[in-house]
Amino acid sequence: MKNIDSYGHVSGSSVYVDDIPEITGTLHAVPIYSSVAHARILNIDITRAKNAEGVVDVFMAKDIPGENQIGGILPDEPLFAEDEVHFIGQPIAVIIAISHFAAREARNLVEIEYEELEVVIDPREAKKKGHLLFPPRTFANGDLKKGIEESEYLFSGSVESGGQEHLYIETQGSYAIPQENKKIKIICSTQGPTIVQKTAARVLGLQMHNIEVDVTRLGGAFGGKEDQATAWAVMAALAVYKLKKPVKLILDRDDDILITGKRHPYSSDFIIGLDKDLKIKSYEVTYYQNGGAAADLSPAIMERTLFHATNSYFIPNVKATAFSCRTNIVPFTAFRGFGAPQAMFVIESAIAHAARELGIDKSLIQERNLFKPGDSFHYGQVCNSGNAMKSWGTLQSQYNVEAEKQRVREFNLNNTFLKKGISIMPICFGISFTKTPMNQARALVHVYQDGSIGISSGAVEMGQGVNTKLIQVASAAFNIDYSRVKIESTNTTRVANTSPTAASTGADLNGKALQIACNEIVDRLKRKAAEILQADQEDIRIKNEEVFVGNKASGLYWDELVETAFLSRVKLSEVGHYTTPVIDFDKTIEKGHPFAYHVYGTAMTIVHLDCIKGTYAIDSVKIIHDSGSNVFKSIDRGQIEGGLVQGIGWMTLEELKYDNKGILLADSLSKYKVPDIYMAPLSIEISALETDGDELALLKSKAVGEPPFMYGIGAYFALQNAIEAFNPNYRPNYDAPLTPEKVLLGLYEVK
Ligand code: LUZ
Ligand code: MOS
Repeated sequence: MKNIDSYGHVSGSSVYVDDIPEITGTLHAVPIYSSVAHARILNIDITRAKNAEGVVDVFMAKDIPGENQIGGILPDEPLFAEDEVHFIGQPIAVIIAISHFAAREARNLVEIEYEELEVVIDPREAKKKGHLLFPPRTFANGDLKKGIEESEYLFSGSVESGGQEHLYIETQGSYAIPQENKKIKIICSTQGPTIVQKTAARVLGLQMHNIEVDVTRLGGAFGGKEDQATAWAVMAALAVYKLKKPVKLILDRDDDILITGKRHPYSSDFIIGLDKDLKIKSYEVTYYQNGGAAADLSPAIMERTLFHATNSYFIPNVKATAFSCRTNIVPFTAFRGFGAPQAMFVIESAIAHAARELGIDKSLIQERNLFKPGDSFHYGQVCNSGNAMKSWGTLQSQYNVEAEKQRVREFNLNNTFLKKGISIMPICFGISFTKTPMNQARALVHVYQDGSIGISSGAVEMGQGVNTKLIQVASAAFNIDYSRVKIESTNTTRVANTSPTAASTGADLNGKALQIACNEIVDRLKRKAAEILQADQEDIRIKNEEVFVGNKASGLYWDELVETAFLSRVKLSEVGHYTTPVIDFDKTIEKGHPFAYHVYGTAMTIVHLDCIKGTYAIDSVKIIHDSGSNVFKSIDRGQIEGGLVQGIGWMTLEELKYDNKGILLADSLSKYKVPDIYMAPLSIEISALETDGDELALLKSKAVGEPPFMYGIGAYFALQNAIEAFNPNYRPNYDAPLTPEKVLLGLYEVK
């Protein structure tokens, strides 16, 4: 099925928050934020701003009727700073005016006096000073000491990976509208409508039922709107509460880049031990997560880093420790992969380093240590699919990896200033929120008396195509045409207590809830059909909108059946509730079965490098992806291609630089380079690994949102491979992104 939004997106008729026609009298809000990274606030003078033309009011911490707190996991983040600021971009107030422009102009008239304090931006330095956001955690299995004893070779090193700006096309935004009896409706670009609802209620001192959150679609999110859409929504709601007028807050791009969280930078140390047969016997890793100034989602992200410490490899003795370090930068947040890419880059670097020291091809170590059925992850869950090896093997045979490697070698022999590089990147990603209670969802289905259908769920459409998948699921459950099914907006009054659409679980959780609701109604309709046709209910099928008794067409069609059911007062609405079975995790021992299943895959990346300029291009990426039954082919292909290119950007071009005063240097698109169409691989080939899929995946088609991001890590190692082909003195370090500048330095590095 084609993405239902494709026409709207291409023609420009799809509606985003800022496209909603404004109600007369709508006011505009712009946040006022700290211009220094760490300081005591001595004085805030809003008099001039308040008197400026077009300004209606300015709200600060003292104007909050409820709690000045928006922290989702830990209560450590005020909506508005009161006495101290902890990062550049930390909100201090919100200015409300008759136009966005007037609010923005008046912002320059707010005078804030600071007494500057010490700024820490480096996570290792923060750790040394004891600035942790929450206690560290260690995941371990086996016996590390024994593993080291059994290791013939031991290698150690450090790895850096940088942050990443989400750069969703639609910036953060909300439109809050007063409703009668002091209730508030918030139309919001968020992955987590319930988080917005709950936080707005908390800040305004209201019960949750007073706040309605509605989401039609997002112009991208990538994790950036999992919980960081909340602050802006709550500011708009606060202004509505105070002024009883509709209030819109849409962040300008420059503000959005500066004041919203991004992917966490990590700094890590590893010690890897291998025996003579290249079996990895021990792996000790320490992650210093740069958490920024408040916890935000860092505890969950750090947890996922620990879960994915060994990527697709079975390692019998592991000790992985993570520290979340508090620094004076914007709180870092969810971003596609959620801490797993950072972990995978470390293990891949450790293997690359070992291979280089041993003078062998990295793939030899990778291949020898892939998970086999029956191996268990270091956190206890058993890996039964064998798909790590299957995807690796399929890549080798389908794309003849050895021949490609030979071709690269020959190219490099025949070219002096142009070099190619090749890498193989396996991935393994656990599907489920690592916090077990979040793995639940609901869907609401109405069958209207004319046979058309309306469905609602907790899933948020953010470009990933979940709405299309849900329509496909409903039409399959009823066996009727897609055109009969309409998907409604995601709304907290229709579907309550939703988990954010995140962790690649949106389609699985909400789709399964939808199936449950649809099947209930199907059962009732079959009962009715059996009655009408005087047949056994067991023999009733609905096929292509017609009722069959056994294999015999009955002449009773869908619309007629629905109408008759309605007239006989059959219940034609249902709520489905789904919770993922089997999962659990015991944090006291850091062991359990946290994931419904894992998604695997293997990618081969070939790059070429201009050794005079240091510039490069990705020639091709060939992917064997563990899709399961692969029923959402074109949508999933879009996710795999998009994830791959985003991962390549993180590993190569996107350099999120801060100076030591905590100033973001890469604060615009002229300074922060994201992949464009020229940077995308010249060719991307994707093949689905033929597997049975998984019962816990929607229609056995596995979750696809995040896993492909990590194929992008292959670009880093392919580039290193190309640099080495040019410069025998190159000593690779593991410091992503590998920008053209760093490549050039590597090309001409001397001993
Ligand atoms: N969000 C979350 C996520 O709250 N928990 C998770 O485990 C997760 N994983 C990936 C992406 N977002
Ligand atoms: Mo996410 S990183 O699945 O919000």
